[in-house]
Amino acid sequence: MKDSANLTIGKIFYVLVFFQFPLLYIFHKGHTIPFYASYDGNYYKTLVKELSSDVWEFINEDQNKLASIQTFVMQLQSKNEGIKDAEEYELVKDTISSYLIDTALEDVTNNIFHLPKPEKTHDYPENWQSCLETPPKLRGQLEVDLNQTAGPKSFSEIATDSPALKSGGHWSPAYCKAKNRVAIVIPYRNREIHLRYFLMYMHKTLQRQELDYQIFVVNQVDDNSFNRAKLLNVGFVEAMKQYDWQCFVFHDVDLVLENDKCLYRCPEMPRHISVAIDKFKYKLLYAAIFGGITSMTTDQYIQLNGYSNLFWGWGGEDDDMFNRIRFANMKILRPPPTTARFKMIKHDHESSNKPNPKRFSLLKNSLSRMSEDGLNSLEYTVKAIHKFPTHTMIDVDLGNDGRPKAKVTLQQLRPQT
Ligand code: NGS
Repeated sequence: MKDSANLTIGKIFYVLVFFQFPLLYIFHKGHTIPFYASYDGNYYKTLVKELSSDVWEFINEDQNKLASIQTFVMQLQSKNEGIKDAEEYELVKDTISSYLIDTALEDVTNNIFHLPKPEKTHDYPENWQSCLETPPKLRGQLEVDLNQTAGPKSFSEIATDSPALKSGGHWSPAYCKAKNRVAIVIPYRNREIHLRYFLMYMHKTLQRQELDYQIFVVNQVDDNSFNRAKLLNVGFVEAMKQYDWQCFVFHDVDLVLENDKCLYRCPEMPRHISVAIDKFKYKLLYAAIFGGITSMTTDQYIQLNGYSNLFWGWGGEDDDMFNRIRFANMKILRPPPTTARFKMIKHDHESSNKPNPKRFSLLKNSLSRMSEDGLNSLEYTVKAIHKFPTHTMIDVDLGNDGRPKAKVTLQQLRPQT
């Protein structure tokens, strides 16, 4: 990915427009959009007007930002009589876009979310050596069968298979200092079979990877539309209350890793992990996809103000996070498709998770929302925290967005201990 320091207004619009239509994005990938194709010489004022009218739209909900951008553009206009060439045009675009992005990021920094203090911190013995760079027990490609006639193992069988699990599904190697402390957060509602398949395979894999890890299942117990991104924010905050996690893996419950060489270690930059999924013939769906499984360090997540809380129903929340990452000058990494291979559990679309009709309009103002929609505006009620042997389940009421409630009645999962 290109360094987003080079982001131009053109690229922002590209992201905004093509994100809403991933297929178009795919078709256009690799082509340069002739943004100034109609360039014909002394054109500066019209172009600034064009750019700025889009900029107004971009920030139309914030009068202060609007006023400062207006002043900024007027200053630019007064300095230039006309645009000389395509290079100067690019320069103007760059200047306006960096100004816009800097203003938004400054807002994020000024309004930063403060972490809760963990109840407990890691306490590896002083004399322990770090675990090896390449964990010796890795097997590579694994046999993963998500269609077993007898179904997945029970929670208690899974716990018996991993006797060293500590309460709440926490595990760390007993013989070396884990390289990373990783919280796995699963957004969840009413998917017990998926969860059991997930735990049955993933505990063993994460243990062979020698991580200090714990599995947090964030269970939406209210009957509003599913809000995946808000559940991830809740998982982040609640997990940080418990332990000094260095990074997070945000993981859909229906995906199981097929190759344990894809290590869930902390990434240097935000990482999109679910690169190759059987359902999509092991091909990336589109170049900018950031759904399924992602990973970020604690600091990066705070810097991005977490996910948006406003995406109720299916779709778009991951694209919004992609936009945040680009705006914050971070790169997105991906592990190689040879190891980042996943099986997806077959299921129907959940009736309480219908596509969100508002997702496209929300994606138009990812940047202007970033500083005030996320960790620092997160409101929820924890109904219960269950520390089961195989996982921690956080029952949460996310409140509601004022829309009619979903029609289904939910049966809450209550695994036996
Ligand atoms: C895009 C969605 C993403 C979603 C991706 C893959 O269209 O949220 O499809 O979905 N974006 C919008 O709707 C704006 S999948 O086929 O894996 O269910 O992650």
